Amino acid sequence: MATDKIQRTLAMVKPDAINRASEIENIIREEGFTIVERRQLRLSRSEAEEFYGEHRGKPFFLNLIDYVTSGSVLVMILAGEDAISHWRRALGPTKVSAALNEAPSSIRARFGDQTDDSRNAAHGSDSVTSAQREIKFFFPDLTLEPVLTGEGAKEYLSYAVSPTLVRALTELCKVRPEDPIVWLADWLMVNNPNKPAVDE
Ligand code: FUP
Repeated sequence: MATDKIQRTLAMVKPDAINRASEIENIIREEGFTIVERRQLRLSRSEAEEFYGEHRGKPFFLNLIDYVTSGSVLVMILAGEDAISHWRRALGPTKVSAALNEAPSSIRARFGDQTDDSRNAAHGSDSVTSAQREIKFFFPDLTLEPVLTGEGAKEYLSYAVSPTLVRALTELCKVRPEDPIVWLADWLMVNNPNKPAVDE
């Protein structure tokens, strides 16, 4: 069933799972998300405190800040249908022990620290408002257009995508390249209508 709820969410691979980031990225792709942007960085204490501001004062706060500043993190903007709840489901419960019991194939069960409930390997925004705030936090200069759905998406495809694709596929049928996917990718790079014209 087609739904119209394409969302973006923020995913973070935390320091103790960073050496397994490529495995987590593979899961992300297998789950059908698009990785819109990615950035690896090390959070300062004040950045971590701001990011987790809602937990300030809670008993686990200092421990959490120590954890997320202990090494690099990988942050990604994921897009997809119901991306926020989909990514939370893929993560599993917050505590590693709960993840192991309730969702043993989840990311937190597989990549979290089995000896420390708090070291749960990865993060995901929990609402549309948090997703917007967290994406802005890590990608402040990124201008994201609103996600188009329904008629708006159809209209966009018909004026911005289809004309170029029709040209590309017509050409592809004439040329009949050995590897059509690679050929198409190269053709689109060369014939990208959004590429600024450069006089050389
Ligand atoms: P989640 O939304 O699943 O990331 O969970 P929270 O926002 O409630 O918590 C943020 C992080 O704080 C968790 F990833 C781990 C840590 N935490 C604890 O260490 N103990 C707790 O009881 C709750 C959270």
